[in-house]
Amino acid sequence: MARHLITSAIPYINGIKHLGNLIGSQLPADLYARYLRARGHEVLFLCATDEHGTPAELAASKAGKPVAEYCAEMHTVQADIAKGFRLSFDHFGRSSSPQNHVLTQHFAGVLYDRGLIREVSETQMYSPTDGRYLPDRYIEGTCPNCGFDSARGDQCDNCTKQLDPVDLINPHSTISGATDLEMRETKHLYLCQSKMKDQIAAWIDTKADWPILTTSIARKWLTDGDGLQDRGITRDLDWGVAVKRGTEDWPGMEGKVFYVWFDAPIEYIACAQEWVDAGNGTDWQRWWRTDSGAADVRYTQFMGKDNVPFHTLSFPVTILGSEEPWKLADYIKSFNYLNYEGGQFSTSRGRGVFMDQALEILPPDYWRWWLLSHAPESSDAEFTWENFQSSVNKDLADVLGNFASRVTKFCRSKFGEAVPAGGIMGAREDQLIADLGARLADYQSQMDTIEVRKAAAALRALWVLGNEYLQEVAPWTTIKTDPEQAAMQTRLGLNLIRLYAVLSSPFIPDASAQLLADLNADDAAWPDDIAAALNALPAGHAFTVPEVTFRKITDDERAAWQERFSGQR
Ligand code: B3M
Ligand code: ZN
Repeated sequence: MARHLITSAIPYINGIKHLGNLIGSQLPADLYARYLRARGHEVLFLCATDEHGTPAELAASKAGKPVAEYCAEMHTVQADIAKGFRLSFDHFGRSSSPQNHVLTQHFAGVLYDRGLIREVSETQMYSPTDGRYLPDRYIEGTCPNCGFDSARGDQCDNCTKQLDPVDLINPHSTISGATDLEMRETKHLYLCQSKMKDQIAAWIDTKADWPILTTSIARKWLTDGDGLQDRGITRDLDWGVAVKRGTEDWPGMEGKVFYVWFDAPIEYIACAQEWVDAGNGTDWQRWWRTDSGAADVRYTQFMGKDNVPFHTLSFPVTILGSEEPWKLADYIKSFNYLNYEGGQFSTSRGRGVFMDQALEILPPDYWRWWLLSHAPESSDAEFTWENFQSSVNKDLADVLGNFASRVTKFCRSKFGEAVPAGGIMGAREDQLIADLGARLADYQSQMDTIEVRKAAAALRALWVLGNEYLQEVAPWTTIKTDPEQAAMQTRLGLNLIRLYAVLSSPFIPDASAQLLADLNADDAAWPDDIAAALNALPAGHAFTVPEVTFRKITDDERAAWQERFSGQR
């Protein structure tokens, strides 16, 4: 048994996320957490809302609410939706928590003491029309790197380059649209990432087993141009973590807050403190402090590719630069983008399916299965309603659901609602057990290495083996000549349903739990011996025939949903 710390990138507080966001971090992180727990490991799975910065301020003012109130409300909304998708966080924290304020100020103080934060007097964009300095997202313009015309002040969404607002060509205020921006003198703090670039590069070089997507993005920012650049980590906003050195005021920094990307990853640590303070855990240090037992913890982070620079460069500068015994990521799993029907998901145009809408139309397992089995790992992936309909109908309804339904209904009609006795397994059953063993080994190895799509394919292959067996031995025919054999085949089929419920639980937790309940199975332990697992339900064990486990999506539904979510309204 090992200990696993798992974090998902923490979603911005502003608004409900779409399915592309879900498959980019939270859902695969949940898959991995559920799998490791099922294998008997100790897991701490953390996520939170990312509440600071301009996105929160802009959304709150649009909603006409004080930002603290807006964030508190949206946190509850996001937490409920996460529950709806069965995301099994041990704690769903808030980056605006007092714990994160204290910890962020602590890191700033320590980094300053180590010479890794410097004060810079700089000119900054001031908007006379808006009567304020304009930080990052309040400014948009053309990306100096790729020419994209709506690059934000902090990052270009097209080429992922991290930017400073002054880099933008033809900048304008996103509040008023004003272009009469002027430069004024003000003081800011910079994180001296350039001083750490060799140390960070050496750390990345030790990660040969990381996904290429992760290391290639990190290496690009380490080697492009002059290499890793220092980053401004303060902003002129009201909402955020006040700039302090530990508990002391920072002269000249009055009225400024830390940049959201400085405090957001620190929330991964603060979240564990929140988990303890909420009365759920007893000791956060053993997960996060290498001097308190966390050296034995394996820490895995999940995120979309646009978040990779912050997790491979900036946050490690904070951690390593502090020279304190904090845990660093052991593995960073990153994802490409999910597109929607030939374009992008668009929050502003209502294009694509958002998490709340998805749950209104179908149960979470349908979405979990499609998203995970089509995770954008090696390249961007695309959601189409046609593909969704056909995957759900084939994989879930025809393969898994149909197997469970055929076996249980056949048993009820010929033997009653209890596992039938009699018959002995022969060569065909030995073959099935060997095939299941080989597929299970493949499934586990894909899960261990977080190859999400391949794991889904391996699980589906396990389901298919049961169908092939059933089709071949055809107990509905056998029963006419050899009822004992038919009883054995049916008993095996019932036990296979239980085995599938156990193995499928990381992907489709509700259906798994329902099947186990219908089978009256108390034993949901991960199998280490297939033959033994296929004897878990003994002769005479009572069960109930499940209601339809997965229903098919009709062509009419598909067409209606396609229309509804097209963003044309
Ligand atoms: N909130 C960006 C995002 O939601 C950002 C992630 C922070 S992880 C520390 O994609
Ligand atoms: Zn760009």
